[in-house]
Amino acid sequence: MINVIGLGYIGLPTALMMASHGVEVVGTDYNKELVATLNAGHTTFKEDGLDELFADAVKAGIKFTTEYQVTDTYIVSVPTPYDKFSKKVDACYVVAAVNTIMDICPKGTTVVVESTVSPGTIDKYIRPVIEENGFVIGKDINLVHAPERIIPGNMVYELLHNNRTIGADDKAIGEKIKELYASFCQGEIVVTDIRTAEMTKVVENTFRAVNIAFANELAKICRHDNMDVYEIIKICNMHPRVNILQPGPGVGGHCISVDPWFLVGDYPSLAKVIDESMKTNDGMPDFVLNRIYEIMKEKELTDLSRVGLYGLTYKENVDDMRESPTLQMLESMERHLCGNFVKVYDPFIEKDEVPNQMHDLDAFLDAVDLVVLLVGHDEIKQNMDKLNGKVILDTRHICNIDGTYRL
Ligand code: SAJ
Repeated sequence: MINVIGLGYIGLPTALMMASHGVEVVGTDYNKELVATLNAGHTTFKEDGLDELFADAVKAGIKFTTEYQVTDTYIVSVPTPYDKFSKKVDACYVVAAVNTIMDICPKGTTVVVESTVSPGTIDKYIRPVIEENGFVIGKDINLVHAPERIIPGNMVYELLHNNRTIGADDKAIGEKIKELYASFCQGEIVVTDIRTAEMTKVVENTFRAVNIAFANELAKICRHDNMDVYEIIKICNMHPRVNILQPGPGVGGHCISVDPWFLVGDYPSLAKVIDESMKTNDGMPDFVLNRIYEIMKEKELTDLSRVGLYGLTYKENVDDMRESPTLQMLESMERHLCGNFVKVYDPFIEKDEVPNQMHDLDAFLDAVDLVVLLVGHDEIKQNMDKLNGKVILDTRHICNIDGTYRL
């Protein structure tokens, strides 16, 4: 039996996927409410295909509980936040989970860490926990790192099809865990050592962060001299060896906006490009705010309460607000004592999360003169004609109404 620890955005789909492919799975989370929701037959977030996968897994016998199970294989999928000041990974949740596992597991157990950690975290924080519990790593307990790669918005598909990395001290154990993931994963699974697996995960997200930062910097250069950044990127990307991502209002989510900081935190004198890239991305919400003020001035709009921010989530068609550029903008506005005025709307966020949040697209549009498109949800793409007559600032390049302002 596999005990998956942590039933969040990664742990839950992974547990469901294994269960629906014939593996006996128990999912454990310390959040009682979350476990109760799952046991009542509901998923805890929206994702294409997740409800169907959930139904299959329940039919196959998956169990959800707040208790750790006594078994010989654990998959740890708990959050790894970063310390905002030191920029280093905060491994406290992984350490706590492994500690609890050590209290109950038999000798011969394999602990698979799925959570993203910076290179060296397992050596520095996880091995000591196991040793302090009196176990010998490699003899009593086997350690594996199997970082995930699935993208929110297309998780179920990517879980099935992406290639994966398994890092293990012992090749044979690595191969055994590879077999477990191969129960559902149709991609290639590479077995390597733990440090390499840790590094590849962080490097993949850092590559994307740096590429987005490059696009954001281009957007600023093009704004300065009135060039069309989207046309320029489109043409550049027709070169066979150029692939620039898209500029935007900032980088949110819990991966691309977080993981690269681990490298800056651990290698401050070496990770220069990464550091600058992260600062560039983090500066985008303020860049958008300045655009709003410029446009208001140009259009002689003076009433901030008639400015509407469309989109609260960190990207399109997900219900996840973590580190979202809109939240960063609202925070910045609050510091300037004007955060409570603008109207905000997002079809994916049903609960009131910020001041002046509205829950109906038409009412929201009626209440504002300037609409700032911060997230390209399908909803707004399908209702673009409703923006006719509004002043529009489009930070996602989704609107082609004449006169639309861009980044
Ligand atoms: N963004 C841009 N411009 C772009 C692409 C994205 O501004 O051209 C912004 C998005 O709007 C969003 C942020 O970047 O705010 C991050 O979104 P994303 O879609 O790029 O990535 P995530 O954070 O949802 O998922 C990433 C993925 N990593 C890579 O593609 C290398 C995913 O595969 C990982 O599994 C995930 O991080 C993770 O969990 O680490």
